[in-house]
Amino acid sequence: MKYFAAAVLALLPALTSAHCVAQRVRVNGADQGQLVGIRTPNSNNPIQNVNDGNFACNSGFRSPVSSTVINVKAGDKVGTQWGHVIGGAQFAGDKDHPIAASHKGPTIFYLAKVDNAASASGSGLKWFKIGEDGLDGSGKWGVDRMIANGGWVDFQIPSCVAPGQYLLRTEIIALHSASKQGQAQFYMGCAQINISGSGSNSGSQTVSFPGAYSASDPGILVNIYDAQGNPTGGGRPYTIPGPAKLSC
Ligand SMILES: *[C@@H]1O[C@H](CO)[C@@H](O)[C@H](O)[C@H]1NC(C)=O
Ligand SMILES: [Cu+2]
Repeated sequence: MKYFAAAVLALLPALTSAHCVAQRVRVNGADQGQLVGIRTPNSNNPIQNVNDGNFACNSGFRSPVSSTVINVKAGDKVGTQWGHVIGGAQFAGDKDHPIAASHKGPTIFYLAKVDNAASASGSGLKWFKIGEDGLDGSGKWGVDRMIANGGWVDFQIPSCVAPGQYLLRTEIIALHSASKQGQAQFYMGCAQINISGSGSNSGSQTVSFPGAYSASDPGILVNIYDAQGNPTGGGRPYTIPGPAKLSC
């Protein structure tokens, strides 16, 4: 009995922290380095309240926060890498790296124009969506593709985006418990980028964080399971939260 209790207790930390944090940026596949040009929280816990004051860029960052602003060209493919903890796997053979496979849901990128990406706060900005990957016809999710890609999620910076500095908000929504209101898990981080190019669009259909999402949005309060309990969407289309993404 004693051994059983000890075994259960030993399991608990793993069960309660099967989460993730965004911690690297790559540009056209070139990894910029761990915690370079991205604000990464020390805690891998999700935010569950869509009205949380830190819903834009998260909080509790590992210090020192990078002062790097990463140069990219409009049209480049930019990626962010998720991992179970800062540094990647929590221990050798960590099955919850880059995130627990149960955590099905979409992956999303937003941009917001700022004067100085190294110092700008995430609050009070006007965000526009530039990339999203939800549920495909075979029952696979954006998070499944992120796991298959070693934690990386890449989207193209639309060619029409105006030059200047931006925060890039990378987001995952884990929907394994989302059939109860308030149980969707939101993970987000903000990369600091400087876009060059000849575009002139710095956002249409902009939204605020917090504010863009409601706890009862169809992509947030949602049952992702089929009748057999598989997290494949049950043949129902999945509506990714937020505005339509920018198209040039
Ligand atoms: C942003 O990019 C422009 C164009 O390449 C460059 O002139 C400027 O110095 C860059 N700013 C930063 C902060 O890197
Ligand atoms: Cu989790």
